[in-house]
Amino acid sequence: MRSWSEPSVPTLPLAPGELRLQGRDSDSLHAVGPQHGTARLYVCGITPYDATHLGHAFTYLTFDLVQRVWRDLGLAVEYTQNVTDVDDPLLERATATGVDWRELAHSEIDLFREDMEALRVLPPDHYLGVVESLGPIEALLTRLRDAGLLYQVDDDEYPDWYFPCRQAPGFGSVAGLDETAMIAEFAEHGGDPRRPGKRDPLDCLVWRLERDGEPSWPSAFGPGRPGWHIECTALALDTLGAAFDLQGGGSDLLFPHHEMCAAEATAVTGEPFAHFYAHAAMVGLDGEKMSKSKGNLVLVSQLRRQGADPMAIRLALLAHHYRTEWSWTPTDLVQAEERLARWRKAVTGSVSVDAAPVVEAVRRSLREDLHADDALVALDHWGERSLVSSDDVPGARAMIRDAVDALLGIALS
Ligand code: 5CA
Ligand code: ZN
Repeated sequence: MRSWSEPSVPTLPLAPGELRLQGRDSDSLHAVGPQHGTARLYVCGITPYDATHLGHAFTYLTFDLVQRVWRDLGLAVEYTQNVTDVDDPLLERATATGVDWRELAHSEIDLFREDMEALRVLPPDHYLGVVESLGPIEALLTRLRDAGLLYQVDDDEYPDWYFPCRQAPGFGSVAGLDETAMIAEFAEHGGDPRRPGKRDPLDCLVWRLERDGEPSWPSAFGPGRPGWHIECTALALDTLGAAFDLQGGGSDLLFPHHEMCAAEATAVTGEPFAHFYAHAAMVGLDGEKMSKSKGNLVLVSQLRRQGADPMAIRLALLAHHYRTEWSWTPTDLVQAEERLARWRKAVTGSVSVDAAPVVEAVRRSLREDLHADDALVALDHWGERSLVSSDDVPGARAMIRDAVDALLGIALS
């Protein structure tokens, strides 16, 4: 599938270091990514039926920052993102609105690309939909079946295929939830713990046999379509290989999605799926998680149509730390617009204070658990001091402009 065009990223003078992110299990930070060479990243993409809301944008900006930090450390990045272009919620929305599911997906994916481009989000190297990836998905299912790790549910009408997740080494270690929490999360996030005929409530659907009125494709498992988790497992393994550096998404994907992906992959490769998992906190509106199913959305395209500068939208999102839940209010955008105007004034003025310590502070903030919020404050201080400075440090304004562009993705000119 076509990705979107890449924004220019200035190269800054190299400053050694590493990216460290906070793990789920402790307060300590873990180095994420290789020391040399290519960092491999997979981020779970949209289900294209109502994109792109500010929650989506927050998640993709989080992993955009990760890539900018890696690049700034001198690493290359190989990045895969999927599109869940066939799944229950998409089909339900298509039926409810009388639109063909393919058309719905295409138009939402186009809008998503436009939004990502406007927000200057780095595009994936591999942007892959499910429909175009049935080959690798079937190949992975075949490997699982050959290893004795698939079964058909005991159901006369629809004996769909399931993956016995507990047979995977390390199952449960990604999310670290207890049994009750796993069942609850599974039920809430697309699972079917109570379906009769399963061997274990947590086993996950990997191939759903054809139903009347639903799209389906021929396969060695009968005509049907893939379950949700197997898509990301297959696409990540196929494009990045096992034990890649970072699996990302929003925190709603921790369980079951990322747990099941890890289980499916480890079961066939014997290796970890990803070395590290990071999750962006949920963005809410009026105290509730922003979600397509609840309909409480603010769309990036809506704000753009109303005349918001995409750089202000980007700054509004960057003002929040990726692990802290927050709710969008119109004030977020107003404050970001003011901040953007102040920064633009400071980089086009005729005076400025030294930029080197600020660039160092921005780098430090981002490298230590992606604190874009702190990076913005450091830049605010530079701007304030520059606006009242009486002399000009040569090159300082250009240095700030490049650093803000390279590290935060904000174009000031
Ligand atoms: N297609 C699947 C992933 S394989 C999916 O979850 N699609 S989605 O369209 O529902 O979400 C796309 C991405 O945005 C996911 O990474 C999800 O975790 C993230 N996301 C969804 N809602 C929010 C929200 N309110 N705040 C932050 N991130 C969100
Ligand atoms: Zn996914």
